[in-house]
Amino acid sequence: MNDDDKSFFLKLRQGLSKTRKGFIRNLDEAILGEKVISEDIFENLEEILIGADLGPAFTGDLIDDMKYRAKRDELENPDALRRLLKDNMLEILKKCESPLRIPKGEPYVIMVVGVNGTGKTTTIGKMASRFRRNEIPLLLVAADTFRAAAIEQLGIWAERVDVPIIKQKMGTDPSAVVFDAIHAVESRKAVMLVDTAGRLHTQSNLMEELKKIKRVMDRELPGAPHETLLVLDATTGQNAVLQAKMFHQEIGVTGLALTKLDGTAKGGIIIRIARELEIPIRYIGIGEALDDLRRFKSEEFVDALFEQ
Ligand SMILES: Nc1nc2c(ncn2[C@@H]2O[C@H](COP(=O)(O)OP(=O)(O)OP(=O)(O)O)[C@@H](O)[C@H]2O)c(=O)[nH]1
Ligand SMILES: [Mg+2]
Repeated sequence: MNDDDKSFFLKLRQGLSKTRKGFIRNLDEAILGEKVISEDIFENLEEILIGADLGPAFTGDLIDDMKYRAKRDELENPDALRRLLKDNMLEILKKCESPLRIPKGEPYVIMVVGVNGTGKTTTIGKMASRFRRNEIPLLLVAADTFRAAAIEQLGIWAERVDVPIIKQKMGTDPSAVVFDAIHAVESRKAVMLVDTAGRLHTQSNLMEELKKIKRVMDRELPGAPHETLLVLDATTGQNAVLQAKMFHQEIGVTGLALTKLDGTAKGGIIIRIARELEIPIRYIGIGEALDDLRRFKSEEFVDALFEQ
């Protein structure tokens, strides 16, 4: 591990401490002192895992696997259950580990969506900073025209990271902003990070607007958006799963960013998201600062969660 990796790992571990306390500790207490694997242990485990937002699908599979192995004497003691849990989590998360691959020298449009307050604009700022460090040409696009503050907020990130931004007045049709951006000189070989609204007058308005933006993108630049990145707030637990299902059904989501994993007790939701959605998790967010966004790495995540 280099210094960056190490400091991120420590921060992630720290950020996940409430999740760890909420469920790994309960789990250890349920297992501790038990010499044999009994039906009671399974019942306790089931309750703990469901309570930690890991979801019924994952929990059911895991308990079945545990029972099967216990019957075949493959689990020598209750401690082996802990290892099995870790392995199962890793297996699920690994399937969702698939970083964005951005081609060089051609336009690449990333449309960032999500309900209000999940961290879309902040995630764009952090992604811009990452891409900038890797010398990827960039263009920020302020397609959240619903609030003036949203345009300003993205403008601040553009200044901070020192990248160009395409914006228009509040209330402009966001599709028109996107049209301009695609035809801007800067966009020719750039990654375009498109910020969208999280709230309109109604949810169906929002979905219709996002669909229209997508249509305009594809018409002006066939194949765009190349990535529809849904930003989910981990602190909202099961709501995040519902949001993901809805966005995916309505507009099609190709990647996820899970934010605010710092300090939440609901970090276990990542398992449910991975198990029930099977959409690549591109990034995780563990704070408000520029460096607090990281490519999702399943092993790092599970190690940070289990390490005391
Ligand atoms: N602790 C923590 N806070 C975060 C993280 N990501 C974003 N935030 C904070 O969450 C709040 C909302 O973030 P925004 O980026 O404005 O969210 P948004 O989705 O663009 O919101 P709308 O534009 O209103 O839809 C801000 O205070 C951010 O600093 C994170 O990973 N950890
Ligand atoms: Mg925003």
